[in-house]
Amino acid sequence: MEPSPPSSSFLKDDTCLVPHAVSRDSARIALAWIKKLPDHAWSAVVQGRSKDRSRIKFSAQRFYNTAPSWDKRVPPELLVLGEEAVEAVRSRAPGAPWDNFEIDTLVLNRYSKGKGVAAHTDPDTWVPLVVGVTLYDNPEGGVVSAMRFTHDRDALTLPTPHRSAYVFHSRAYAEPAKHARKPCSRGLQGYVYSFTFRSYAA
Ligand SMILES: O=C(O)CCC(=O)C(=O)O
Repeated sequence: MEPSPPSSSFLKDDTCLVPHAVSRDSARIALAWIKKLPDHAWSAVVQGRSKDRSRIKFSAQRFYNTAPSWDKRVPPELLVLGEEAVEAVRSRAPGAPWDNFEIDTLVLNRYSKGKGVAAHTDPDTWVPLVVGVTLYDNPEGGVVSAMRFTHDRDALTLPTPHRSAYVFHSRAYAEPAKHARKPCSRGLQGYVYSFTFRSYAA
């Protein structure tokens, strides 16, 4: 019988980072769209991370907590960003379940200096594939935030520069794998925004 591959290969196989995955124009349009949001759009979390005003979700499905003001559909201006990223990353992650992936959910996070998201696993009611675009208020500021992936004792850090897209899928998505946004550098000016595009499965 073939020995199973070491778990250290899982993360390398099932994650990927593509620099410049979205165009300057799409990035500019998405950032301008976000800037027009009223501040209460960020603060309307009913439970959970309500204090840091860091998250908005666009989905017809419940993804962890919810808020009455959150839209059930992904706004077209931001869907374009997701579709462009999918186009750029698809051939770089051939083993991902693309056939089942049609963006219907966007989780948008914003991080200020020192902020991130602790290691966790996402719900198994979504297709086990996430495409994440990272944009910066100040791309020239010399600060690059990063995602951290773990699987048992294996770990991988992917720096996510402005306009990059990351993918994690399959074994990098499901338990016992976890992902986290590393706390952003204290030198960060403005926000780092993460747009994670997803597809509901169940
Ligand atoms: O910052 C990111 O790209 C990841 C966000 C995340 O893990 C989440 O919202 O569940």
